Amino acid sequence: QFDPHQLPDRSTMVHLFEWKWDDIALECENFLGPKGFAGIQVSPVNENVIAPKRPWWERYQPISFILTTRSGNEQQFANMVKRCNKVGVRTYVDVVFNHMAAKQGGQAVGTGGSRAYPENKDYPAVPFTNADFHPSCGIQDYNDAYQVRNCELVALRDLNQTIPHVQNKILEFLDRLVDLGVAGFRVDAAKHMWPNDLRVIYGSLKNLNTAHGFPPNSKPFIVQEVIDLGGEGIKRDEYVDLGAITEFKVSAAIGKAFRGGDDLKNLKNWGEQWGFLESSKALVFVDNHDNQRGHGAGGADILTYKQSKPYKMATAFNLGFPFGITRIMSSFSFDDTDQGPPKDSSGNIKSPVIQKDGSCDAGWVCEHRWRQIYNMVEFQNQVKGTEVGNWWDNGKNQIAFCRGNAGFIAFNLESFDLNQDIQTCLPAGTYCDVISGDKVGSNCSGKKVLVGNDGKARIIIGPNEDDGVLAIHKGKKL
Ligand code: QV4
Ligand code: CA
Repeated sequence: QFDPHQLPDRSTMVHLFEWKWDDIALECENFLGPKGFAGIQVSPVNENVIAPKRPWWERYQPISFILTTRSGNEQQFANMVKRCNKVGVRTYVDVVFNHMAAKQGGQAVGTGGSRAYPENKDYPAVPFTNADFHPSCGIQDYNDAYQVRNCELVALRDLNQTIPHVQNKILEFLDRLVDLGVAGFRVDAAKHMWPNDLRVIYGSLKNLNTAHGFPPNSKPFIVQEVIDLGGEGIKRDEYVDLGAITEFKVSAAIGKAFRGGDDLKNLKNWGEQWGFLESSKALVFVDNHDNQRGHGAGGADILTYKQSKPYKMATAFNLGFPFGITRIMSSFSFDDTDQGPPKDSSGNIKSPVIQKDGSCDAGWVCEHRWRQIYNMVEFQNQVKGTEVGNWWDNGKNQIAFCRGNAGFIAFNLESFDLNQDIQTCLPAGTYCDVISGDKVGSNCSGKKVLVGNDGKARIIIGPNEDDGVLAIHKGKKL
């Protein structure tokens, strides 16, 4: 349950929010595999309600467990998982089974063509009927654990996971995904379900499919969406023995620090001492699909692609410091917080357009294709298994540290230059800074960093440079 089953030399997953399966398959082959990404989190795969104007959040309102959504159908999904596994990229599915679709003002129609009657809690394509749900009530008080778990989250019809029929339908759905070769799940709204019910469900899951390269007796990886910033009735600790947890404290704290609300020197003991979960149980990210648009948790501290410079710095820290199971967000651009992904006049999701320079267009942001981000994915793979060494700071907002003898990274969030001789821990030689540029043949299109025999190098980052980070590692020596 805790092992994400990534290849030994890989480390991070990317959430390809609202991408279509055919596009993801290509992205695995053309980009994610070659660049060393460990996995993808995909949007919900099962049939959801068609909501007016096609907001992104319609996918969190299930109509059935038929695998047809705007991202594609079952055969396309199966093909995607297979092709991604082939290039070493694992699939984690966002699964929604706390609830079914809310009232829509009449009959609800799903993306697979199924009808449902949420007024009557009737979802014939599963089937679920009134008896499978909790009696209706609203969640008003997050200090009341009973309410949070047995009442309706924003009017979404609340399934009773204690009922064997409900457990069986959920299990059939999850096991089918396991058969198709997925490596695990992000369990939506886990805190709105009883830990004991989840224990039964997780405990009955099939082992991962060995035909997709998983060792025998592998359990699906589970990361549970439990938002616990402290001060609520339900604690993440109630779920830690069941699977990993989305550590929203990291998202809030990293955003605050790189927005200048906390001195970077304080990041020296980043980890449990900050009140985070232990590293092997924490899924860590700068932003997620909710808090990048003001839903969920974290509020104004959260950094997103819209604040690109501090966002890239925060991402570089998240990938550069050894803490947690990391996830990168890959977004579509939005102004309105309800807005769904780019679509054509019939409501079909548009494919991202990849430009000559490798970046995305047609409304897709593709943070994972930003050089400063994908090169940090490689950095993280290169330094995997090493510890932080030789921490340096200027007493405020300039910091640097080594990762064993494999990599070195520096940050400048001051309004003045960083210009210092710093211990890099790397063997003598010239290295290419993978943030300002990249190694091209035997040359470097960005800053060159000369490491002397004593392991020291002159590190320069000006306050007005495009990026406030510099990163070098053993894989990009000149
Ligand atoms: C509206 C009103 C309600 C009212 C109801 C009456 O807001 O107050 O009771 O009508 O009919 C959408 C709309 C929402 C609407 C609801 C029902 O945004 O306004 O209610 O549908 O029609 C996503 C979105 C929600 C969206 C939901 C379902 O964030 O806005 O609701 O999908 O489409 C807590 C939870 C945590 C949750 C987080 C957002 O503890 O679990 O809030 N995060 C996950 C997902 C998230 C998703 C859900 C849970 C629900 O990450 O994306 O919500 O599956 O912190
Ligand atoms: Ca519930």
